[in-house]
Amino acid sequence: MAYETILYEIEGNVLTITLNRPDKLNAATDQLLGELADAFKQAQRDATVRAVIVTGAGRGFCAGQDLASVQEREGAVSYGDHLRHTWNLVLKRLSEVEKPVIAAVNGVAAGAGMGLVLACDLRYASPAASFIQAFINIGLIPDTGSTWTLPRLIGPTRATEMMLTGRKVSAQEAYEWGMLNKVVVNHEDLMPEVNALAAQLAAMPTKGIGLIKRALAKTADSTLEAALEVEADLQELAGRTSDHKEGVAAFLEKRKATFKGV
Ligand code: LHQ
Repeated sequence: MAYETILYEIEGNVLTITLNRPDKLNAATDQLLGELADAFKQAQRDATVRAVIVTGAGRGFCAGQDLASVQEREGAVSYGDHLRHTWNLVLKRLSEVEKPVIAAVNGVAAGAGMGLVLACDLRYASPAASFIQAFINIGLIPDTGSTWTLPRLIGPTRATEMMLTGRKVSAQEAYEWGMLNKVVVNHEDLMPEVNALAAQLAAMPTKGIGLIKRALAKTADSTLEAALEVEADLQELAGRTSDHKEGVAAFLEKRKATFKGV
């Protein structure tokens, strides 16, 4: 699939996906969402990809759904069907990437654009980034899994306030609330820091990272008893990887391990 509204760039073992409608703060059209869903599918399929960065071109990360494209449609629009066929597919494909996915939040992330940030495994932000649960400002409810992810990340008190007021939250506030892993000091530091982190993660046991993600997803709402069973099942798989054998051998031989991601 040739992409027109996103950039798909691989360097070493790191894939960078850049939302690329900078004039509209990377607001997402159907085309962009189709391309993004396809990009996450490719990211999972391509064994050379061992870490993924998601960022935005220009001064925004993503302003959510492109409201002009929704408005332009002829006849009644079923928002439920729209979500099922576009954003929900993106979120599903993203959740199926068993490799680290890092959001590099370069600017405003609003509405479903913020939902996309929340769905990533790690979240780094520029001091120029901001976060808006913009849905209620146009009479809608949070989607893209935000009702599930946001209270888990920042707690129900803050999540409910963001959702009901639609107020803009700064990167620093979001960091203090636990929504972000880091706010870099200067805007220009964002991509170098995220690239370094992605390269570090891409050299780690990729299968193990994928299994950690699977374990966290499976145990998010489980009992301790069920979590213990999930861990036993997945440790079985981790224990059979070449990277596990290499890690143990390197430890015993007192040398640095070379992980191949398998
Ligand atoms: C935009 C957008 C945008 C189009 C900026 N669309 N052009 C699910 C189900 C079905 C339908 C609806 O949606 C959803 C999920 C959702 O995501 S709902 C939430 C949708 N997003 C929003 O409501 C956010 C709307 N945008 C804003 O509130 C502001 O643009 C923010 C606060 C993000 C940024 O403000 P500023 O920094 O002042 O920038 P700006 O407003 O001047 O925007 C720059 C340009 O981007 C401008 O275009 P123009 O041609 O006039 O220069 C905006 O129209 C365009 N843009 N967001 N979502």
